[in-house]
Amino acid sequence: MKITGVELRRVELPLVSPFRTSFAVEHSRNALLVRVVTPGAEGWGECVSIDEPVYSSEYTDGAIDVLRRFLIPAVTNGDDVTAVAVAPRLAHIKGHRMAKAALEAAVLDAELRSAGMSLASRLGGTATSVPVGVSVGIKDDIGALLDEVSGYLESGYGRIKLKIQPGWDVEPVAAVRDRWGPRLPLQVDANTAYTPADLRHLTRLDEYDLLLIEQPFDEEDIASHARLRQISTTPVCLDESILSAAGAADAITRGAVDIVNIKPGRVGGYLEAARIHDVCAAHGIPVWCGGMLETGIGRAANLALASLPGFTLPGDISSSARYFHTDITEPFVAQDGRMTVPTGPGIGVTPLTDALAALTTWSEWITGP
Ligand code: OSB
Ligand code: MG
Repeated sequence: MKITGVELRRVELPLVSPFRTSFAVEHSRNALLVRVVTPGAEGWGECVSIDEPVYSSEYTDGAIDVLRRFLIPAVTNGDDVTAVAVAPRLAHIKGHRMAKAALEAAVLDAELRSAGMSLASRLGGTATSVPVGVSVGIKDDIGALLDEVSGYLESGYGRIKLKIQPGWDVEPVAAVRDRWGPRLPLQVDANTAYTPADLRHLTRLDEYDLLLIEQPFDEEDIASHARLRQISTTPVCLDESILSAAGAADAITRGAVDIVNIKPGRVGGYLEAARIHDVCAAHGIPVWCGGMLETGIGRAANLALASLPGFTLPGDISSSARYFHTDITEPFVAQDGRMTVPTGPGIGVTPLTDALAALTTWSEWITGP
């Protein structure tokens, strides 16, 4: 397959309510879309970087720069490209996994649309629908938190994830348990907000029977996650620390992880994400699909990934309406805590022309030499 050109496009989707984590407050999602044009089909990918390098070292202006100057030229130099060849062609560029993932996703989508095959089948997916949950940001007070959680439970989500940080951890967890009881599937995500000095404090969460605690310590601090596993009964899940299948194998071997959150952007693409799934399955480690407030483009592809058999825990894949007033694709809707996996060719959805035009803030068309 030859690539005629690649379009980078920024879209701004205001969030229905601000999303606060231990690292930022987001008011709108400034998503970066990659559209790969080939003679046979077009393909779409979404770069999950955010505006500032506060979740990981990547940020969207940086992703645009590395795509334009280094990544896109490596796939539009006139040679034939296949999706499996994208990562090897980009391997001499260090890091920038989110930018690489978006480009690979767009090439993969174009390839699959040409072949008439769905991304779910390509990756080895088996489920036709997957369990989904909702990620709840940090609130100003417990009352506001309980109101928001109550709304999500009425919408039928089967699992609640609370964002935590020092000063907002045991209290919100206790309040949610108090209100909805011990059977509500509940987990927490610290986005690296704790230090090794907090190890003992974090064991206070054990009495609340959480599904997992996600990434309490720094991305590079594998040792503290291993230590927490020794002193706590709450399963330890890694998000930020896992950047590749080799890294996942290493964390498992070092006894640092019970469960892995797989985000295709964080690990350089859907093909590497599927390899992490395989490594975890081989070690009996359950996985689930993380989210980065994706538009319908990223969400469609995440659903395909989450249809693989090792994704046994609910994903951070919520209805379009949980995030945005208007999505750029037909809205995704969770029903009874599940979402349907798209079956059409490629990711199975395309942006709606009018919504895309209305939400676009910038675009650039890049062709080969
Ligand atoms: O750590 O899982 C995270 C959003 C942005 C950056 C990091 C994370 C998140 C979420 C949102 O938790 C999950 C979603 O997309 O619903
Ligand atoms: Mg996380």
